[in-house]
This record gives sequence, structure tokens and C-alpha cells, in this order.
Amino acid sequence: MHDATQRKDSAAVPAPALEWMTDPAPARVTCCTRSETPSVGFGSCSTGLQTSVRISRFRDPTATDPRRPSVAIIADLDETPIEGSCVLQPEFALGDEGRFLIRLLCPPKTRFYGTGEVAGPLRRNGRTTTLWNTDSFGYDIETPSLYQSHPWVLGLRDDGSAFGLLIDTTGRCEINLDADIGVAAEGYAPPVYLIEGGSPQDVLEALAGLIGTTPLPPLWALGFHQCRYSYGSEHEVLEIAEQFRERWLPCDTLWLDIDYMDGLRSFTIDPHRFPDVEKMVAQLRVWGFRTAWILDPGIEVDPEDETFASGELLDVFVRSQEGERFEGEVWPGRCAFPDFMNADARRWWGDLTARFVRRCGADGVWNDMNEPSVFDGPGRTLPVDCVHHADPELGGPGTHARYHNIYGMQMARASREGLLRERSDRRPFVLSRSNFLGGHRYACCWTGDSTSTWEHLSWTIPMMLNLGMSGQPLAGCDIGGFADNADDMLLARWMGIGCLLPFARAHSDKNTNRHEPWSFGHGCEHACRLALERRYRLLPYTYTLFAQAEQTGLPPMRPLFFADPSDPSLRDAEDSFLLGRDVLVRASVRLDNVCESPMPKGVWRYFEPAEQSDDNLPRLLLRGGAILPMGPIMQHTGQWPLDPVTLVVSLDAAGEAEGVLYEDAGEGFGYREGEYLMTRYVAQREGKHLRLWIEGAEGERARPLRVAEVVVLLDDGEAVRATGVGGDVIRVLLG
Ligand code: NBV
Repeated sequence: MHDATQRKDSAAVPAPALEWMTDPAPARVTCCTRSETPSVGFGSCSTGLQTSVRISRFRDPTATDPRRPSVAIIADLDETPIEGSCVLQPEFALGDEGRFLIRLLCPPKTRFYGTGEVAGPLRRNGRTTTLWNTDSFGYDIETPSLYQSHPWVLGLRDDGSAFGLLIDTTGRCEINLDADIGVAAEGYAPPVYLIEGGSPQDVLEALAGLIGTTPLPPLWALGFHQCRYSYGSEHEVLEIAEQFRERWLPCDTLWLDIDYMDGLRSFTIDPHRFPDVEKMVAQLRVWGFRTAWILDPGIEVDPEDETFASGELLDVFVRSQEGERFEGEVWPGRCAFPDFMNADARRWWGDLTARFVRRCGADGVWNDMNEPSVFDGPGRTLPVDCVHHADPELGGPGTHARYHNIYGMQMARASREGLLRERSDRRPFVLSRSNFLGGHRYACCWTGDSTSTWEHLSWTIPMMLNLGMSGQPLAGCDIGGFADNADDMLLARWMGIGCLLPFARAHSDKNTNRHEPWSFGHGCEHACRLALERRYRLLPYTYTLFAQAEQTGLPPMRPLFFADPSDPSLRDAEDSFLLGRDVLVRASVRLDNVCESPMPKGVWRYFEPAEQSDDNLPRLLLRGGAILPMGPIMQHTGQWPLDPVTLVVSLDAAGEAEGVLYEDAGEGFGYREGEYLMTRYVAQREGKHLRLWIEGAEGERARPLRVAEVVVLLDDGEAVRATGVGGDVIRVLLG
């Protein structure tokens, strides 16, 4: 599974073409065996289809602007357009107000997806997205721009084949999707990359070949997270932790929002409400909790303040056209803004982050307000004519208009690099509100300040799916919604869905109902407990999906149509999704608890990972032909190792099934040196019995001696079970 050349840590990798590739996140994958001429790749893709994926770069032949490189692109592709290598051909033109227009005429009935973080329907036909990162509290489907930008469209032709268009600009641009793709870009005539492949999966793998894949997160980050704006004292944090454990509600991480700070200033801790954070964190550790702490970019302009003074000394703050330090209002008051486009500024920020996590023992870092949000700035951000001293690799000095959309991405990168310098043996975990195409290499994201309504819940699944189809698979939402008040039914339902998303964190705004699982009484708490137990039982499978995602770039959470791209009935499904190839989630985002999506063809069998089910939870199905690895119910991932391992078998029509389980230390980079175990299980019906065995394994990690429990799903909805010791052949009497 692992290509040794991709598995080296930063220290061992020769200097890459672009500076940001020094991150140990894998820079690219090769779904396609790419030829020496890197502009076009041919080969067979891991989705099984023998197809060729063609990648072409086009630019306006009349454009004279030499502006490049694009920050989204990490592969050093040839600049010459590959005429004719793609069937589709973009057209370039000049529009009004100096905008640069691109048009891609598409085959009739093309469905569009992607465009990153967008609220509203899964399918993007008929929608316009403006790429301009914006603090969008309480957004809805009319809001033109949210917190992140992904200039990328995935097109699905009527026959189920796919293509993708990457608009290679960091500047503001508008993507209009109707029957065709229309783009209007500001400030620059951007080149585009066109990817044509067989299936949508092929196209996403090829996209990952351009922008890199998501580094495997630490195992704890895939557990459950609980947040609130804000837990206001050490006492309150410990009380929340105690409640989780006393009530047997699985949880890995508690989050510290801005009120832990002294005067809402990043890198400070309120000495009265948080007098001994080291002790608090140590106690939380005993109970199996991690912590993640928020750090905002705005630094209060106060010469007495150490952070500001050190930044001033190193000249890290963004300046106006006139050369003055730009100042704007954010939480602490009058603030200056680090110029994350600059390597020295990122180093300074990373060092501050490193020192901060050392001081408080934080496991993860949360970067908020990094569009950046400036309360009194034009359009609530920095003026577009502010100047960034960007590294040559990012494009050199330029205005905020050019770099606005990657401000959050470069902040997340600085945080990640700081964490990595501090703890080179741990996988950094950064959550960032703002980001850009390619920023998945640095941070996980969430969908910002949603509202506690059924409508917002209904956008959750499509938002996650479109993020995943835009190269950002590690994503979540505020479970329960951020603003306004949820009730028991909404929280239970949101928790049921939220616990099946790649990143699962409950959160809520100040002065709103709280979203801890016990906030609405016994019934809701019961549903939440089962949702959490499901998440932990499914972790061996989801962790395997993330390990595979680092290799292939395929998102663990996938739209229903990935099960059969040629089936038109699946293309608008918004209340169902797939986890990998094998698990189908049928949810309801409506009060009447109806799931509207159709089912893909083939054999799918219901199963329940938790010991009981609850009407508020989505229903889960396992594909015929799959073996699903599950773990025991645990209260946090520190209770790993996996013993027993449960293998849920759903046979196909031929009476066969197979599945893989990936295991490693759950932390660190040993897995990149072979310290992992990928086990392939196979099952076959033999008369009245089922025989299950280990067909093969990869990696140098030893297989633990443990009990394996086999659960075979039968056609009548029943299941039969048997146990054996891992490694043995297990026989199950099918009855
Ligand atoms: O830091 C406070 C909040 C945070 O809880 C939320 O998740 C962010 O999206 N933050 C925005 C700033 C204030 C929002 C009203």
C-alpha cells in the first residue's frame, strides 16, 4: 500500500519545488501512472475502472500577466496547454469591469458538484458561488461566500463519467453553474486545469494528484469533541469532563473557546478563571480527555504586550499601501494582523503556537476568525490594497486582493508547522475556519456559524459532501447548530448524523441552549449516547478510510451516486451518503423522520453497531460483498487497542465478501516507515457454513493476539455470530 518515497518525514525529503511541500503531509498521490511529461497522466485508477485520466492546463492565449504560481497547485506542471488532450475545451474572454471570463461548454444534462463550502443543495446547477472568504455568521443558501474558497467544479455527465475544472486563482472569482460552467475572475486571467477521467472517483484521485491528500489525523481526532462558546473556567471544564464519564458518554476532546484568554488576546490565559491549566489538563488526561484551544489571528496593538512587541520587532504585520501597519477591530480591541504569506511571520506564529501548547498542554489548535474577520474593515476584512510580503514561492509581494483567500490557509499552515516543530513525533491537529483549495494538507475544517434549525441540519450532509468532493474530506459542522436554540429533537437528530461525519464536534453560541448530550433530558441523552457509541464502534473502519484517503485522495464520506455514477436517481440524494464503499447511511433531516433518498441497486443489509437503536438515528446498511471491521464500545480512543475486533459480514450474491482493516500506533509518523498493519479479510459461504480468514496483510506491525467476533448479516434481517482468535480461520454456522 505504501510507496516508500512518499513516506519520509520532512527531515528526509529533498528540498521540494515549493516551500509548502516541506510539510510531511503527502504532497501528491498517483492514482494515475503519470508520464515523465507531467502535464498529462495516463493509467488505471484504483477505483477499478481501467480508464485514462487526462489533465490539461489551459490559459488565455492573449493573456500577458505572468502572475503565478497558484497556491492551490503543488505539482509543477508544464505551462503549455495540452491541446486536444481533453475532449472539453475552455474558452477565454474579457468581460466588463476588467473581469476575465472563462466558459466551459458541457455535455447536456451535466450535473455539477464541488465549489467547496456552500450551503444549499448538493447539486450546484443553477447556483452562483463567489469565492471570497467571509465571516458569515448565521448564513443561509443566499449567502454568496462562506469562510473558505475552493475554485473547483466536479462535473458528472449523464452517462456517469466525470470531469473536473480547477480555476487556478487565489483572487476573487465567481463560478456560475447552469448547463455549463461560467467563471468571472478578478485581477488576473487565471489558467485552468481540466481533468477528464472515467468515474467521479477517478477525477477526485487525479485532483489529489495536483493538490495533495489529507495527512492521516491522530486517532483521537476522529473521536468525539465537545465545545461551547465558552467553557469559562477550569472548574467548568472539569465538570463537563466528569459528566461525560459519569454518564458513560464517549468523548475524546474538550475545546477551549476565547473566554479562556486574558482580555480575549491570543497566547494569553486568564489567571483568575484558569489559574492552573497544567493541573487541569493533567486531570483531564487521567480521565482520557484531550484539549484543543482557540487562537485568533488579530493581535492587540499594545506595545506592552509581549506578542505584539515581538511581532513589531520582526515586522510581521500586514501594512497598508502607504506602509502603515494596518489596524482593525476584533475581539481584543484594536488589532494588527500577521502576514501569514511571509515565511518569517509564519515562523513567528508557529513558534508562539509551539510555546503556547507547551505551556498549557494543548493537543490541538483551533484557528478562528481567519478570513480574516475585521469588524470595522471594508467588507468585514482587510482592505484589498493592503500589502503582503509573500514568499516568492507563493507569488511574491502582492495585495490583499490577491492573497485574501489564502490568509486562513497560510495561518493554518503556520500553526501546523509550529506544532510539528514542537512535537515532531506527533501528528499535528489544527481546525481552521477559513481555508482554500489544498488547505486540507494543513487543517481540518468546520462549517462555521450555522443556526440551530432543521433547515441548517438539512444542509449539513450536502455541505460535507461538496467539501469532500473539493479535496477537503476532513470536515464537520457544529453539532446542534451554533446560533439560536436547538431543542431535544433537533439535537438528537443532529447528533445522530454528526457522529457519522468525518469530524464530530458539538458546539453552541453564547446565550443559547447548550449542546452537551445531557442538555435536554433523558430521551435526547439516550439517543446521543447511542450515536456516540456508534462512532466509536465504527472507528476501525473510518480510521482505515482515512489511511486510504492519505493514499488515494478519495474522501471517506461520499455521495450516494458514488455507488453507481450511472444511476441518475442517486444524483440528488441529500439525506443519504456513503462511508467508503461499504457503509450506506440513510438519515432524516426532517421532523417527520422520513428519509427521501432512493437506494442504489445491489444488496445492502441493515446493521446496528450500537447495542440498541433509536428512531432518531440514521439507519445503516452494509454492502453485499463487504466485511466491516468494528471495535468495542469505548469511552475514548485511549482505550484502544482493538480487542475484540468485530467483523460484520454481508455476503454478495456469489456468497463472498471481503474487507480491510488498517491499524497503527494512532499517533506519530511510524506508519510512514512501515509501522502499520493492513489486514485483508475474506469470507465465503461453504454450504451451511461461512468461512472467514485472513487473506493477506501488509506492514511491519505485529498482529495483536485478540478475539475476533464474526457477525454475519442474513437476508431475513437476523444475524448469526461466532468468535475465534484473530488469525485463525473462523467458521460460522449459517443456520
Ligand atoms: O470564538 C467565538 C466564536 C466561536 O465559538 C465560533 O465557533 C466561531 O465560528 N467565534 C466564531 C467568534 C464569535 C462568533 C459570534
